[in-house]
Amino acid sequence: MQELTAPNTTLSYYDEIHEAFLALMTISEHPHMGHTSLAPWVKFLLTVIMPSDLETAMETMIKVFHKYASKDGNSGTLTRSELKTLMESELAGFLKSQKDPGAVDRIMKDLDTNGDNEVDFEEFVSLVVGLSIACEQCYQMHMKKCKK
Ligand SMILES: [Ca+2]
Ligand SMILES: [Ca+2]
Repeated sequence: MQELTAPNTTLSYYDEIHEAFLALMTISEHPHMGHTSLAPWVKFLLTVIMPSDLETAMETMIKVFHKYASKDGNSGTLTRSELKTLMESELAGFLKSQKDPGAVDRIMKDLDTNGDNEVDFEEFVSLVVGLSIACEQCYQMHMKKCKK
């Protein structure tokens, strides 16, 4: 059977999945168990153990949001200071490019569409989407330059 390499992940459920996988491998060594009947299970486990790039990106977005949102005990929303810390740590380049010293306040106001002075995950996602669109446009321009 093909050797499986564990991805470098900090997922909390990883150990559990890994154990289940090892158990499955032990069963598969049983003379009465054919590898074919296990194929769907192995496939399922592999999708859980090895998420796609996009799934990883989504998970990272969720993790980053909660990492900074939970600093005040309420992990559901980012306060102004939590948003500031998030941007200073995770979007330092972008923040530096903003000459306006009140950039965080301006961004906070833009993001807070329901006006509760906090940024929830849905509001946060619009920041990531907006920046991703801008980055993709830069990427396209860069690709056009490369082709010339
Ligand atoms: Ca919070
Ligand atoms: Ca809000």
